[in-house]
Amino acid sequence: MNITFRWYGKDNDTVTLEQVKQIPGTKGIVWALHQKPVGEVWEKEEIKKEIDYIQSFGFHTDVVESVNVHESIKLGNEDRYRYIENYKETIRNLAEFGVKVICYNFMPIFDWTRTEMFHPLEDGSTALFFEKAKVHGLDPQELIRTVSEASDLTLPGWEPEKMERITELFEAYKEVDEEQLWTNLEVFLKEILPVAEACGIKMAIHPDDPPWSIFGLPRIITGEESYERLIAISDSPSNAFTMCTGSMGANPNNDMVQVARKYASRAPFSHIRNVRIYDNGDFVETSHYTQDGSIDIKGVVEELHRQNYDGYVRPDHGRHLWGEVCRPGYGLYDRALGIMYLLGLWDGYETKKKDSA
Ligand code: DNO
Repeated sequence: MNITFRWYGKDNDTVTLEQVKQIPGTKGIVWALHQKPVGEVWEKEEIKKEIDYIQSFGFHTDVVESVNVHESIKLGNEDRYRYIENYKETIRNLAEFGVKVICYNFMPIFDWTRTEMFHPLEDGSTALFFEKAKVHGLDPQELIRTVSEASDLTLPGWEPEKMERITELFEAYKEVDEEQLWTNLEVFLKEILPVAEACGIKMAIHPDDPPWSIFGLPRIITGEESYERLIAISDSPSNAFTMCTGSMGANPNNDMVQVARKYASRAPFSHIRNVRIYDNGDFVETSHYTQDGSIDIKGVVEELHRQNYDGYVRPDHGRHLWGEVCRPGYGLYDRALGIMYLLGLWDGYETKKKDSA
């Protein structure tokens, strides 16, 4: 388990690398060029500047999250090949600087979606919350307002230029059902995987969050069946997964311990966090502690340990604690606590293994 921490860049995050350095056991920074418009090539000089800064703190820069996929590719528009070529160029450029894993997603229009960014929990902290019924009746514009009012910082996957085209995009997606989206993903993968494989990069697709259709838009990376279908598209070692316990696990039908058992070997990157799921399908993000939520985090880590998992792991979203002002879900404190919980579990399983040897 190679512990990493997601960071949005010097001018784009409330957390500093000096602070991250003080979290025990943290080896790498999960990074991206967040200011780059989606679809443009990440140039070598820009990549170098960012990784030089991160590495000056002694962190590795092996994992990028995310190189986002242009909507034209997801829609299957005629101009998609231009964006696919740019994507390939970005893969090659990142490989040149030692990047090993690129996390991406294939969610139409919206990336991760919540209805409330600072939902109060009983312990006095706040956390991200998803209210199922609210999304049913909600105008997407309303949701965009909620998200942008919650933070001055641009949220990943919610790029302003995309949000300006929202009506036009919704119109275009009327022609794209789940099957069509799978076809468009397949076209993309068949183009980029040979390039990724040739330069030793794993393309780790992130599950949809939440893992079901919202606003009538298709969503396809939702559970084990999706993984099987991805494997059927290509058995390239570069066709990989980001295992995300909180995203896929928000659907109680997805047993994340089983998912770890079956698919961790195909997941070079894991996001580990907990959610509490209510009977009506709403969910709130909790601490990483197993007993606080509905996901068996302890069981997932036990499974990873059993497999000698050497992939990259990051604590995922955290609650907002002790008055911290930060990006929704991306404060320092709860994610640091999350890391300590994951390392504690790991050490416990390690000791158990030695004792029984
Ligand atoms: C949310 C994240 C997602 C993730 C992308 C991957 O906080 O887990 O935004 O980075 O979906 O492309």
